[in-house]
This record gives sequence, C-alpha cells and structure tokens, in this order.
Amino acid sequence: MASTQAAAATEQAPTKNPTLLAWVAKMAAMTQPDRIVWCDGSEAEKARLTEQAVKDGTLIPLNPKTRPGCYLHRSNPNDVARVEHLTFICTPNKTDAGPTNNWMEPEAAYTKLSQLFEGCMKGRTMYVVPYAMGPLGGASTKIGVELTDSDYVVLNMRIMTRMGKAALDMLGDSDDFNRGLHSTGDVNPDRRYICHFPQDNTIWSFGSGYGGNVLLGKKCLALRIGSYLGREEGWLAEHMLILGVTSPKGETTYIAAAFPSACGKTNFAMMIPPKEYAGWKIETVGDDIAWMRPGPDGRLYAINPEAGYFGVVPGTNYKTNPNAMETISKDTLFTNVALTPDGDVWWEGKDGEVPEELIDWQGKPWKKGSTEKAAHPNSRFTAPMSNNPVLSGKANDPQGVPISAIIFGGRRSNTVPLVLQAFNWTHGVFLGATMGSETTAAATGKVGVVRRDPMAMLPFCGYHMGDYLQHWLDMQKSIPQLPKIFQVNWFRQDKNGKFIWPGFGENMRVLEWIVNRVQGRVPTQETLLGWVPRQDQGLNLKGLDLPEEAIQEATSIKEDEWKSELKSQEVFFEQLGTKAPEALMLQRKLLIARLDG
Ligand code: OXD
Ligand code: MN
Repeated sequence: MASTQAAAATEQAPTKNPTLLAWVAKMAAMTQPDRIVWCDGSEAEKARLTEQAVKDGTLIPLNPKTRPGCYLHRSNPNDVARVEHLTFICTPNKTDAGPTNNWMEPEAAYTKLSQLFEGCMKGRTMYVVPYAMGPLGGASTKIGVELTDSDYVVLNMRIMTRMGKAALDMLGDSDDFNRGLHSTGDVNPDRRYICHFPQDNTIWSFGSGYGGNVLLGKKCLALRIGSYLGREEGWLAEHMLILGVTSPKGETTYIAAAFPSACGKTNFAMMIPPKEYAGWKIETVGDDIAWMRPGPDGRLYAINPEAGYFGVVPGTNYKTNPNAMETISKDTLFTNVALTPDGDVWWEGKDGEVPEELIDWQGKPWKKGSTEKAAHPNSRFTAPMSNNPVLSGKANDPQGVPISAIIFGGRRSNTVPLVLQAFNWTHGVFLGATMGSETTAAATGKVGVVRRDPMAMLPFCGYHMGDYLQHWLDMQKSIPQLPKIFQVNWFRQDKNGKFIWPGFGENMRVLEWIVNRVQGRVPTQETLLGWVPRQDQGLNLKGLDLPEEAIQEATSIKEDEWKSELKSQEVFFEQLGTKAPEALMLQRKLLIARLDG
C-alpha cells in the first residue's frame, strides 16, 4: 500500500522537487488516501471543487442574484473556534515553548498523531496545496505546502493565500518550505490536536475543520512558526493589521496595530473616516497579520502575508464596516451564519429588519424572537482581499510598506484610557507586553474574562514568551528609524455597561492624533502612563456628539484601577520567571514609582 501511494504521489506531481516528492509520498503512505490531487490554483480547479463540495453537502449555494459566487458552510457544532487547549508547540525542551504554550516533546507528538493519521484518508482524496505567504517572489515571502483531505480547506486556502502553480514555481527545487499535514478525521474533540514543530518547519493538525485550526498558512505558519523563524532571522511576525492613512495633502502614513481576535482589526483596517474628515483616506494593506523586517533605509517594513480575509461576521453592517459589506457581497465563503428563505445569509447585527424565519447556523428552523443566536458568534467570512474597495495598492508589493506607528489595543471595559503614546521603544514594548484583554468567541472557553495577552500574541507565539519580548527589545538595535508606539482602548464602558467611545469610523480622530504625533506636529501631555492628547491641541472632537464628561471618562487614568492592574501584570511576569526581560522589569518599577510617588 505504502509503495503504491508513494508512486502515485510522484507520478502525477507537477514538480520534480525531490524533498517535496519524498515528503508527500511519506505522508500518503501514512494516511493512505484513495487519490492524490495536486492543486494548481486554476479557475477550472475551483469550479470542479466547488461543484463537488455542493454535491457532498459541504457548501450550500447562495442566491446568485444577491450573493454571486457565495456559499454557506455549516461546521460540526463542536468545531466552531480555535482550540487553544489542544494547540501544542513541540520543541525538544519544554522551556523553549515557555509557560504560555501547551507543550509536547516532538517524538511523543509525532507518535501520538501518527496513530490518528494512520489510514485516516482511506476512501478520501489527499489534496496537495502549495501556497505562498506574502507576495510572489518577495524576499519576506515563505512557501508552505498543506496536505489536506478537506475540499473546504482547499477552497479557503485559495482565497487566503497565493495558492497553486505559482507557489510551486517559486519553491522550485528548494527544501525550504513549511510541511503542513491536515485531516478533518472524525471531528471528535477528544481526538483533536494542532501541533507545531518549529525546528522541523512542520505543522500537523488533526480532527478539526475550523479555519484558525486548519488553514495552516494563517495562525500556524504566519504566526506560530513565523514568530519562531522571525527570531532566528531577525524579523517580527505579528498579530497586526496594516493600514495606510492619507491626509488631504496626499501624505500617507503606514500603521500596524495589534488587537486580540474579534476586537475589530478588520473594521479598523477598512475604516471610513467620518464626514468631518473629507479628503482623508484609509487603505488596507492587511487585516490580521504583519511580517515586519528592517529595510535598507533603516525603517521597519511590513507585508501582509495573506491574500484574503477570514473575518468575524456578527456585528458587520453598513454602519460598522461598509467596506467589509462590499467585500463580502460576492465570491465569499460564509461559515456558520444563518440562511434566509430567499437564499441569502443573515447574522446578528446585520442591517435591516430581523427576518421572521431563518435556518440557523446549525441548520435548524429559527423564528424571530428566539433566545438562541441565529448565526454563531464566531461565524466567519472568507473573502479575497481583491474584493475590498479600499485595498491599498501596496498590498501586493513584495517590499511592503514602511511603518511609522505601532498600536497596541486591548478590549478593556475599564482601566486603560482611550489613547496614549509610549515614552520610547522600551516603554512601548512594555505597553505591548502588559496588554490585557477580555476574551471573545474566537477561541473556545469563557467569554469576557480579562487575560494578559502580550501584543495580542498569547495564543500565537511559537516560543517562550519571555524570549519573544526580549526579541522585541533587541529589534531596536536593527531599526535606526523606529516606529512610535501607542496604546488604545475603544472598549471602555460607563457605569451602565455602555461603550463610552463611539468607535468604528470615529476612531479616525485617534488615528489623526497618532499621525500628528508621528509627524511631530502636535504637543502632548505627560501622564504616569505615557503621553496623552492635550485638552487644547489634542483630539479633534468637532462634530462628535459626545458630552465632555464622556470624553473625560474615556481618557481618564484611575490610580486605584492601576494598582490592581499592576498586580495582574505581576502574576504574568512571574510566570515568565528568569526570562522576564530585565528592561521590562525596570519599566514596571518606574511605573510603580510614578504611581506611588
Ligand atoms: C482570527 C483569530 O481568526 O485571531 O484571525 O482568531
Ligand atoms: Mn486574528
């Protein structure tokens, strides 16, 4: 059997790359698929796979008049989010994975997962999916190959990455590619593992069909393996959107911003400025991941390694994100939203009346007024970035864009003010390191609990978090023109639990202040925590219907809240033990001294 699979893998292969052929043959011998299909990324292939996915019930075609080229997928209800407790970093030493990751010894992990993968593709097709993370031919671009038995994964990968022949051509005969193996298995949460082997540039994912667990280019390669490679090679792989903001004078400033999952990165990256900002323009380079490395001119350059968006659907509407609504109007895969009687999709927070009747995300009849959600809170769209009306002309530039500001933003109902600027790079790294955020539906587990989420990378850092923070500090030496660092919080609530700051397009006001600070145009006010907008020459609040007290509440710094915040930060730093960077410990001491002083 094994030799038949090996022969089949080689015979039909559109490549002579010996390392790739040998690896595919080895994986095929283990998983024993009935067929091996090498994906070329063509339109014909897309049509074939889509037809087959419709036939086998994986995809439901939507109304071609209202949603041309769009399909609905319903996942197994036990498989709707990332599974952080089943995600492992497999390094020879446990300390290399660090205290914030689950760890398995590599040989033990390979053995355990081999038992699951053994024969798991019998009766199924193994798709060989070559893909590029980053613009084709770019120096920062990385090649991966994902072997999967899911046509849904292939169809998503062709949106999210540059997939097929072009990626294979870029790889040529090189052995420098990520080896990704995925099987949906029997979608049993007791037999579900997402394992990363950074030393082998390998990912094995078993038992899930959810994007964040199985589109291996995204969280697994672009962040977990990427962050590991970034440390080895002197760059940063970050959970950040990248946007360009252009003033009426035509000056463009590029900004990267880290927010935890489901905290509005996609909305921010596609924001439409309010009417007071006529002539200003926001353009999207990326909505989730940034790979950043020093450029020849001493600035930090960022690329978006992805080619599509895997965004949270609920709450998306023409008020919160008109550009996302346009983006998902065609050629989009929807996962776990509700279906309307006329073949369109619906979700909580969509514009217009709530329909009287729907089919919910689990395929069950749903009536208006039901206490159950019609769409899953973590329902998603997968859409090509080329659909985005405000896609930056630089999104496909292999050089990337020079970053002038980095923003760290958590979801905090209290404590963290609307915006502040770090005193310097080290203080900025401290602000990123001490980010906390209330958990969301993007990962399984309790929602709304504050957890430390350094740089929004807690679930995505592929090595010891202490070493990761040290790597950030060390990068200062290789970036002569450092970006300025900022912290924001759109999510502060009043005593009735209502968001104080209106957010969405109005975040442009904060962005303008950041741009002005970067360009050295406005003075600022020093506080215990950092520099904040001055009352006189600060945020532009013209046309914003918000009482003065609300602005004060959103921007306030309450010392009692900061005393408990510091305790929670201490628990996090203690976890890092001796790997907690000394420079950050000093920042902490300085902050305590300022608060006590
Ligand atoms: C995502 C996530 O899907 O962060 O981007 O979970
Ligand atoms: Mn994300």
